[in-house]
This record gives sequence, structure tokens and C-alpha cells, in this order.
Amino acid sequence: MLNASEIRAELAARRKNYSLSRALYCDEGVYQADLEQIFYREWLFAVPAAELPKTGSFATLQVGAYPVILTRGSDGTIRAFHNVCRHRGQRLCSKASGTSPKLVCPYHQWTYELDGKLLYARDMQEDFDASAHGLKKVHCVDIGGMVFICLAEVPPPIADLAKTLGAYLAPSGIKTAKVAFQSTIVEKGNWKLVIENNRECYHCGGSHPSLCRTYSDNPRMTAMEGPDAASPDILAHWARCEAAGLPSRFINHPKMQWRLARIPLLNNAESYTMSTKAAVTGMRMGEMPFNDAGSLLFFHYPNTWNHFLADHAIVFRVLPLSATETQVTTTWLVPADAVEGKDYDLKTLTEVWEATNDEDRQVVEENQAGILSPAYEPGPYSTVQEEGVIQFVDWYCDTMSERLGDAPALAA
Ligand code: 3BY
Ligand code: FES
Ligand code: FE
Repeated sequence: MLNASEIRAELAARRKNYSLSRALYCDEGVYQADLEQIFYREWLFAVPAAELPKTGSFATLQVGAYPVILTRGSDGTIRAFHNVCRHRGQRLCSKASGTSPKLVCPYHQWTYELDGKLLYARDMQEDFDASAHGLKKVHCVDIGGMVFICLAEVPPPIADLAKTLGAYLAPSGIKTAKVAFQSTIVEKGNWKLVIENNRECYHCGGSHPSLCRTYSDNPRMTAMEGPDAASPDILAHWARCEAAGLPSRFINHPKMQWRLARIPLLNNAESYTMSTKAAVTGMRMGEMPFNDAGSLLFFHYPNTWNHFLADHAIVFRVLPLSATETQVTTTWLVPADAVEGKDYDLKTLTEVWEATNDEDRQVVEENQAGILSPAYEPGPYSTVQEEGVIQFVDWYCDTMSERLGDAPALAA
């Protein structure tokens, strides 16, 4: 298990444009450092607001050692709390999601309001101060229907993301959508392998027959730099979408922690379906002006990538479970008034990405299995195909090196 100075040495020794060292993908000390320096400090995508449709809706998630609960209060506000009872520390809620008018601890029934206030604690002494025992808050912000949380005491700035993502999402109907389906899978691979795999389509032709019906694996589609950054196809797509009121151009965070970009699908495909036609018929998301608007892509490190289409949206949440296990939750959103069996059927809506997720799970698990071999050594990324991966590992290594600081190693 590596200590901070050994992790710093691994980061410093890395070869630019090469995959990371075995330890950075497998070591327990690196895993703990990833949690402490990244997952406990950054804004994380938690849930789409649609997962908490009404007063009393709740959802829980686990970020490393921290159980978190999100609720929607009677004022409509979504809030996040540490999912830990202020009496003797019981995990307050063990269900993934549901509806409840109050949060009742299963141990001794201390009862909290949806806004975290302690309402009732049976047989506590006179001098007990209920107001000092409300649930501990977790920073929480709802940006256009995408709810982010941050466990840090002082979260990093989010105003720029809120402004830009808010504007890009406004016509996409995320705020007013409903959850049609959700899947949670565990991939036996380090969280960075899950993100790396998502950031390239070098593997798409070999792994994703159904996704490739509609999604182009041409790296120029999402190239952000160089003379080819925006191909004529992309420029034409942006012009058409922007004229119809859809913000579309690539926008990158200065340190590339996030990116927004609207790309066309292949041959004017409308959606990620086997037929290439919309999965939801007779209506569109929000203010989407036409079916073939392509996909608005949004990633935010360390834990989300998303596709916002004209007929539905698919949002992804990545949470590390151990050095070599990662939970991936996928949620399919459709317009709130779409009726299952009439306006869409679940198989048509979900089959392409259900297959794609399973294909990616296999890829990631085989990648982890190979990297666990002592014979593994970092290999070169393709600068043509894997620009996104290079950019992610650069972000990761820069962030970690900066945060692990340059204090001299302590004597053993
Ligand atoms: O898990 C439960 O049933 C309850 C409902 C609301 C939150 N949780 C403590
Ligand atoms: Fe929650 Fe006792 S630990 S009521
Ligand atoms: Fe893939």
C-alpha cells in the first residue's frame, strides 16, 4: 500500500501519453488517496432531479466511506445530508430510493424533517437540544435537473459550470423529465479505467455493434484541438441546432474537468435505438426542435458522462467501491407525460445502452485483469484516437500531484 510520497513518485515518473502505472490502477493506498483528494473534494453528480419527483422523495448513495441521502422537501428543494443519525450514528436509511414524509431512524426512531431538522427524539432529558442535532448537510446544487453534491467543507467553485450547463440543458427538458428506467452494475475495474474507456471510441468498432448503428466512432467528432477540431459535419450541425435555439458548440472547462458538445448521430439517426428512430414517439424532450438534434455530450470528472437527445436522455454516475470495483448507475429520462407501452417501450428505449454498458463492463474487467499482471507495463495512447483519455489522465495526475503536495517524505 503506497503512502503519499510514493504516490507522488509514481505520478512524477509517469510517461506522458502513456497509460498509468500498475499501482495507480490497483494499489489500496492510491485508492484511498483518490477518495480523499478527488471524491471527497470535487463536485460529484448524484442523481437527476427527476429521481426525486415529489415532496418526500429520497435517494441514497455511497461515496467511499460516506453514506449520503438526498431528499426533496415540502418547499420543493432538493437537499443532501450525511445519511448518519445524530443519536448513535446509525445509517439512517438503507434503501436506494423511495418516498417518506419524514426520515425515521430504524434504531431508536429519532425522526427528522425532510430538511434535516430533528423533529422528535423520544425520552430525551430536559436539557437535550434538538436544534443542535439536525442531520449534517452535504453541499448540493441542482443545475437544470442534474443534482451535484460535494463532501468538502468548502466546495470548489461551480458557478461557471452552473451557468454553462444550465444554458445547454435548458431546452433539453431534463428538469421536467421522468425516470423511465435505471440500472446499476458493478464493473470489476478501477474507476479510472471506467472513465478512460468512456473517453475514447477506439474500442467502439470492436465492442459496440448496436451503439455503432447510430454513434460515429470517428475521433474527429469529438476532437477539441488542432486544425480538425470541428469538421464540416459538426460545423453544419451546430449551425442548424444553434439557429433553432440549441446551444451546441464545444465548451471546455479551462482545466478540462468538464466539456459540453452537441454531436450529430450517424446518417441523421434520431436516437440510440436499433432502428435509429426515436424511442419515444409523438413528443420530444423540453423544447427540442427536431428529432435529429444528435446528442448533447456532457462529462464532468470524476464521475459522470451523459447523452441528452431529442427524445430521451441517459445520465451516468460512477462511484468507486474499491481499488478494483466501480459502480455504474445509468438512468434513462423521458418526457414526464410519456406513457410506457404507448409512447415508448422499455426494450426499444434501453436495449442499446444496456448492451453497451455490458460490453464496456467486459472491456474494463479485462483491462483490469491484464493490469493486475506483474508483466503489465504502461502502453502508448493513440494521439489520434485517445486524445480524451490523455486529457483525463493529465487532469487526474495534475490534480493528484498538486493535492498530494511536495512535502518531503517522512522517515520510515
Ligand atoms: O429506508 C427507509 O425505509 C426510510 C424511509 C425514508 C428514509 N429511510 C430511513
Ligand atoms: Fe438513530 Fe438511535 S441511532 S435513533
Ligand atoms: Fe464503450
